[in-house]
Amino acid sequence: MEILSNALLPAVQRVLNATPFIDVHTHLFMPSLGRLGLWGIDELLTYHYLEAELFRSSAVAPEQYFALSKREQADLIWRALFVENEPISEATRGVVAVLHGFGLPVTSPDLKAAREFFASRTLDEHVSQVFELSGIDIAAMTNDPLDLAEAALWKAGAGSDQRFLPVLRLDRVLRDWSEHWGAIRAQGFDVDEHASPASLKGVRRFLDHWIGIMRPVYLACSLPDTFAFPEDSPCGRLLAGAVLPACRDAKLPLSLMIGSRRQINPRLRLAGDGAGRADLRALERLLAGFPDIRFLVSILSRENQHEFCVCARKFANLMPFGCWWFLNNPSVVEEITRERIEMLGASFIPQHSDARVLEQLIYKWRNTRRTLAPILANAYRLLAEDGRAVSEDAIQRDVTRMFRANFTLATGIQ
Ligand code: FIX
Ligand code: ZN
Repeated sequence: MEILSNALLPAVQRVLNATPFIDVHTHLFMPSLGRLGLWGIDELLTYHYLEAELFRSSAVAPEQYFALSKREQADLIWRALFVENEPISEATRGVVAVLHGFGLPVTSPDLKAAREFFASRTLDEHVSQVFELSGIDIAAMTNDPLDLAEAALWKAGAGSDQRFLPVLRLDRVLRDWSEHWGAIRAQGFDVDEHASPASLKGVRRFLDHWIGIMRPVYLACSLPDTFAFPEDSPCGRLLAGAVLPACRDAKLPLSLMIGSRRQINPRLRLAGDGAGRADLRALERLLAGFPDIRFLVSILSRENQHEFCVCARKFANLMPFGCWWFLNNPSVVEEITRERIEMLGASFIPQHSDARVLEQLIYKWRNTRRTLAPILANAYRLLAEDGRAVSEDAIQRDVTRMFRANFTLATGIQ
C-alpha cells in the first residue's frame, strides 16, 4: 500500500527499528576470545575518542594520565567531561545514552552505581542484550594474526560465534612490514625484510594459514592518506603479489580503510591518530586492475567523499561502507549519506559502528537510525513528488539491502 508523504518518516523509522543490521566493522571480540573484549563503564570512559577530549578539558598531561590506573583514568574523564562540563560532544553523549539505556543514573558525581551494575553482568548474556538494544544481530571483528595474545587464542581453538564474524586484519603486514616481517618469519614463514619476490610466497602461505584458522569473511587493512598503487614498496608488492591473489583464490573481499594518519600526536597514544585526504587514483587503479575482486572501502577524509561516490559509480566491484571515525558525527553523516543516495541509490552500506567497547553499539546504532530516518524519508518524499509513491515493502527492501544484503552479497555469507 502506498504511503502518504506525511506518513513517510514514521514508516521509515518503523522499518529501521524493526530490521536487525549487520555491523560490518568493529573492534569487538566474541566472548571465546576472552580478555580481548572490552566492556563496562571504565572501558567506555577510557575510549580513545574521550581521552582526546579529556586533554582539551583538563590540565592533566597525557604522561600523567597514562600513568594512572584504568579506574583512576575513568574517574578523571567522568569528572572532567561529565561533571564539570555538559556531555554535549558525540562521544560523551554516547556514554550518557548507554547509561540511560540500562536505566543507570546519568548525573552521578561518581561511577559507583555504574560499576556495580556492569560487575553484576555475565558477558555472554550481556553481549546478547547489548545486540538486542542496538538492533544488530551480527558484528564483524578485527582479528590480528600478529597479535601474540590473539594468535595464541585462535591456535588454542577460539571456535565460532554466530553473532561475530572473523576478519583477517593485515595492517602489520602491509603497513608496518619493517617492524613485523620478523614476527611472520618467527611463525615459520620464509620472508625477508625487503619483501623480496621470495617473500611473496612466504606471505601467501602465511595468509592461507590464517585464513584456514580464522575462516574470515574478508581480509582488511587500513592505509595512510599517502597510499599509492601500484608502488614498488613492501605494501605495493605484497598487496599485488600476495594479498589480492589470496583474496581471489579464497573468494574473499578485501576491505581497505584509507586516509588515517598514524600518531600525529604520539603523546596521546591510540588517541593520537589523525586524518588526511587520499589520492583516490590509487583506489581506481586497484579497482580497474582487479575487476574480479570485491572491495569494501571506507575513506576517512570528508574532502574525499564526493569523488569516492563518483568512483563507486564507475566500479561495481567497489562497495562503499560507513562514515568512518571522525566522519561519524550527525552533521557529516547527513551530508555523506544524502550524496550517496543521490549518486548510488541503495547500492552502498551506510554505516558501521567501529565499536571498540561492547556497549558503544547501543549509541552508535541509535545515532545511525536517528540520523538516517529523515534522510531516507526525504528520498521517498522527492520520489512521491515526482510521481511515484512508495510502499512499506519497498522501504523494507532498501533498508535490508543497505544494512544486510550489500554485505552478504559482497562477502558471500548467508
Ligand atoms: O583502522 C581502524 O580500524 C580504525 O577504525 C581504528 O584504528 C581507530 O582507532 C578507530 O577505532 C576509529 O573509530
Ligand atoms: Zn576500526
